[in-house]
Amino acid sequence: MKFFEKLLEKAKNKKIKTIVVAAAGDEDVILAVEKARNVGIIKAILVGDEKKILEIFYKYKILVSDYEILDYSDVEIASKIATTIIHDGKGDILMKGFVDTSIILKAVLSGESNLRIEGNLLSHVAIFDIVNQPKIRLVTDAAMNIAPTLEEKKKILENTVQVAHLLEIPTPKVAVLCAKEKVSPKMQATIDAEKLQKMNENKEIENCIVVGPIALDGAISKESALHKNMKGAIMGDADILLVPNIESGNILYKALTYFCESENAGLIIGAKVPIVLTSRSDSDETKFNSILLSTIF
Ligand code: COD
Repeated sequence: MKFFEKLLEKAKNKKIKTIVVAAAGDEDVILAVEKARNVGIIKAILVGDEKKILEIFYKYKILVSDYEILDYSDVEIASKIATTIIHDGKGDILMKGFVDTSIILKAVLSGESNLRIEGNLLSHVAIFDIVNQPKIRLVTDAAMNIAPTLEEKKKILENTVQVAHLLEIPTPKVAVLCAKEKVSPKMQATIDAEKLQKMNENKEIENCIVVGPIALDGAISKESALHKNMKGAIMGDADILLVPNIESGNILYKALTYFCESENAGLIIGAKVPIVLTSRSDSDETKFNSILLSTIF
């Protein structure tokens, strides 16, 4: 059984959750939400341009009575309203609709109805199930933290390890990705990677195995690791790929999406609730997979 099929079975065994969609007037978003509602894992509150939402409902013969719709056509206001609904305890999952990532994240981070938890860093995790790869790979952070410091990388790593545990990977192997395996004083990413590995060895980062600096080939390909005479715990078998910054993460995410045959999901974690956050160009299938993932919390 494929990873996301198994995740669906898992989601079906949980209680039905309420998802609140910010800027819901988009076909792929509504189709993903309707599919999740049809398989019995969520009910939904749609915040967005009601006219657009109803046009999509009409086109796909979706019943209005199955939904609560709140008419806010301005995407910033819709993001604020959706966040407030969650803050007030009337929803379990927030979902980004057709709105710029930074707009919804600003709503999540700011104002009285922010969804932050004191001391936590919010970060993005993407899960890829790639054809011909022996296991799923978790990519982090491809969408939220722009140029994380060492301390932020530690928190991103720990957030992602928690997701791996929820996915029943008890001791995930974390590859701290860089351009090479040796520390170079000219490459900050390699210095941070070595420090993260040391923190893991000193038990400041626990319940996982951290290796860095390491390049992508040795992290995901055993042949490459052997060819490069690499030693250590990963040897192509990484579960988590921690990227040095948002650009490398975004390029890896898009490369996996467009160059490979893969299925994926994306979430912001570390907030009061999971936040379904995919690219606006991602398919309804990716958005549905992301809803599935959000229900396991
Ligand atoms: N976790 C917790 N708190 C945070 C985080 C975080 N990841 N980031 C910022 N904060 C807190 C800060 O400590 C501060 O108290 C407050 O939020 C505001 O911080 P700023 O001024 O840095 O926040 P913003 O609103 O200017 O920027 C936050 C964004 C998440 C919007 C910004 O980092 C961003 O634009 N990220 C990239 C989003 C994006 O465009 N992705 C594209 C790929 S899909």
